[in-house]
Amino acid sequence: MSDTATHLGSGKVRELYAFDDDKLLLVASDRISTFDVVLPTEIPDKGRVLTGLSAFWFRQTSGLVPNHLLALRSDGRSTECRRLEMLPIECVVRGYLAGSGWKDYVATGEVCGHRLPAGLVESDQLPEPIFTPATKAQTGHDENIDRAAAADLVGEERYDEVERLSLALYRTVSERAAALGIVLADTKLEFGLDDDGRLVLADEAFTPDSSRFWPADEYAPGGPQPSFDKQFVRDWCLGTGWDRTAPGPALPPDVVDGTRERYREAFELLTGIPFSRYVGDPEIVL
Ligand code: PZK
Repeated sequence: MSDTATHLGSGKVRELYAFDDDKLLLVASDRISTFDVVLPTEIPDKGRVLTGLSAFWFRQTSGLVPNHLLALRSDGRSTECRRLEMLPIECVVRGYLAGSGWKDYVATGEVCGHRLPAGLVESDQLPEPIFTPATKAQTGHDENIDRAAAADLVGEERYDEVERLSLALYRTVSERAAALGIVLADTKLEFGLDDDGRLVLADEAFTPDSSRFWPADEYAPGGPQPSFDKQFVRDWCLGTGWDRTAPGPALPPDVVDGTRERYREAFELLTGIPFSRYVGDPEIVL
């Protein structure tokens, strides 16, 4: 079927194809980005790790909300998905204060209209998880928006529904991650509507590319936290004196191998499944 597929678009590290009118093929490459720049060196297995994790979480959360996953292909990096009408907002849930949430808090004391306690420090846990939607920027960075701006884009009722579902999904996955020694600091979810107007979870879910995973044993609020998966890469790239503009530096073999191992470790820790078994039979995560 992929020989008749039409290329619909490219993400930084993924490709999207259409086939069969109502089906899409989402393919995760082994490309890696850091500081928003795709590096010239690939991380073997990264695409399979992200695809397997996402499929695992779709299955684990299928009782909370239907999702777009139809089939996982034997290459372990391609998923067949239902074609949906995507909502024009990114559904972000934050349990901790990082990234643009931290920046907004420092500037205004609020994130997306949520007034937060005074005196929080970077990476602090929030009193409770908050829903912080963002616009989907075609180029550049997504912009955080408040409830009113998001409801203008999707409607009040739909807003309430995606807020409730996003929080329920975050709670479910963050509790499981916490029990495994991993902090799920925040996550970005995307929803679409099926032909009957029902909400469906789409895109990728609870992968290291769509979420911040922090090792719990190194968690120390008061500054940025090391990333579970990309810290080696970030540290090595900055150590070269790189100015964070494209093109990024090529990675040496030890950084590639260490990063590859971190991705495989994240897969095994979160799913409890040996990565080698996934490679032999991807459907094992379903
Ligand atoms: C959809 N993207 C993001 C862009 C990628 C991914 N089930 C769906 N139905 C319709 N559209 C999409 C999806 C999903 N998922 C996802 N854009 C549209 C995107 C570029 C490359 F891999």
